[in-house]
Amino acid sequence: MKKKKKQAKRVSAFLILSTVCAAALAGCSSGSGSSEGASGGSAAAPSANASAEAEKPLKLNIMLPIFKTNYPKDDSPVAAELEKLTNTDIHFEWVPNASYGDKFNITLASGNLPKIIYVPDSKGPSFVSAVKSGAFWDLTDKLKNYPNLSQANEVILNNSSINGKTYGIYRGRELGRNGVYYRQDWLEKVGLQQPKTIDDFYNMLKAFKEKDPDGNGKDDTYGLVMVKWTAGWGSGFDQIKLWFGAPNVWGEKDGKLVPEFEYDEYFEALKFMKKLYDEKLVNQDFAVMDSAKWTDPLVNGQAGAIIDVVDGAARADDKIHAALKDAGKEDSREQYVDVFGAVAGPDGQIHTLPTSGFAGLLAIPKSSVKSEEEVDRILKFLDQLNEPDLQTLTSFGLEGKHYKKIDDKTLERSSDSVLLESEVEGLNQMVPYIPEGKGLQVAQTPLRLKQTEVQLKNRDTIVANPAEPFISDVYAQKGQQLGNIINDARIKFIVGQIDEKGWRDAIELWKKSGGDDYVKEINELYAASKS
Ligand SMILES: [Ca+2]
Repeated sequence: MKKKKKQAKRVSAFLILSTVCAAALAGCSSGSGSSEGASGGSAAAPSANASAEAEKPLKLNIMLPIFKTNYPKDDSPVAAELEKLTNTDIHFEWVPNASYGDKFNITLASGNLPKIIYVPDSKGPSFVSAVKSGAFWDLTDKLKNYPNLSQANEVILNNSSINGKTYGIYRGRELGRNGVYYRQDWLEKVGLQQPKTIDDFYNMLKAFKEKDPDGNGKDDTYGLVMVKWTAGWGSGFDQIKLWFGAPNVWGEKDGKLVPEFEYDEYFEALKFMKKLYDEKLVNQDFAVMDSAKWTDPLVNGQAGAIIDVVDGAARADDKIHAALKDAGKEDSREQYVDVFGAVAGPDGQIHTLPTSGFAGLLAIPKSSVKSEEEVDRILKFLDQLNEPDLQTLTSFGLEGKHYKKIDDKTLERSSDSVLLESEVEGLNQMVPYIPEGKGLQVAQTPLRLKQTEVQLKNRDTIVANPAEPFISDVYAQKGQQLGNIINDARIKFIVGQIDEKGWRDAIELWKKSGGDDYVKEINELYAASKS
């Protein structure tokens, strides 16, 4: 009974769509049409047969992660609207996010794959070996045919590739997400302006320690909170080294890729860290501090700055307001925290650490999608999901039912979380956000608006890692060990357990322990990607 009803609904959706499509065929394949370029809808083009073909709903099954215990059913009104707008018939295979990695590997091994599968780790061994055995469509030369996908960001495309080739549509995330947030109330108290240079930044930290920014008459504050470093992730230091002009993991010298720590600028950044440590401007337990407690000193009024992600600013600000309220203290300011992207280095330029710019891929298996024509239909679908109306639909559902529109840019969500979970939340897991987020948004505070501004500005000054696409066998075997050598040495240098010679010795040890082979392999992959 239920099934019949659903089919009937599909038929009427099909009829409505046909009428609209008769008027403007290309428009049907690219949504609202706001970004239809010259290349748009080329594959949906003219001949009579092709248009008859294009009118049949595309049958799709999609495997995606879900973060809540509830999820949108295939026949939810939002899914139905999505099918209507995209001329599809979709079955969602929801997998709890915590077990997604396992389920992905099992599904890959089973050979029984959906038509679109979310790939959580684009460099993971199971996906890489499946790609090498030809299990997924190579999309490298196809994206140019679609109005939105053709605007994919070059840096993110490269980052999400396997040795330079695209085997899945990346799910875009903010590239310019990294930055610094700090206690604005403290900065005002010590009479300084937002830092513009590394020297300004140092002076801010020094004033946060020495000038009693909390005004209690005691020497009980410091500047910067840093947390435990792990191999390959130096927390705030990864941003600081770029401020000084060091490359992002790998730099290019005379056409060859060179590890970052071979650069003088990297060593200058290390010396800066040592200075912060020696002058007690950074927490002395940074090498072991748990990242779960990162913002505690900022919220508790012990420290004044954190180098992390830009959007941490509003979260820290929220916590400060909440802490004041809990303590029954006066909450006299709208905003306690402010934010910036990066400070200018010795060369007068700003260099910002990017994120990878994506969260997993949407890949198309060859075993379930047999023809180029079907790949094209699926890419058209993934392209259309980036249209503003579909971004809004997949994130927030239907106007009047799941949200109320406030103005051209903002909306207010329904407070019925059960309704949202069972009909909306999770659907945007399949949206690539290429070239970017364009739908309606929930109303923002001034600090959150500023975060968005800083992130956008950051995109202009990011320094990409040129070796990001490469899958290195040496790294797979020895990466952890190699990373530990450098990580241990830089911590020892900062806290004064080794001197510059000790640091240089560690680099030599890195080279002999497989580093030389790693550099050679990366350069072979780099040369091959250029040819
Ligand atoms: Ca004080």
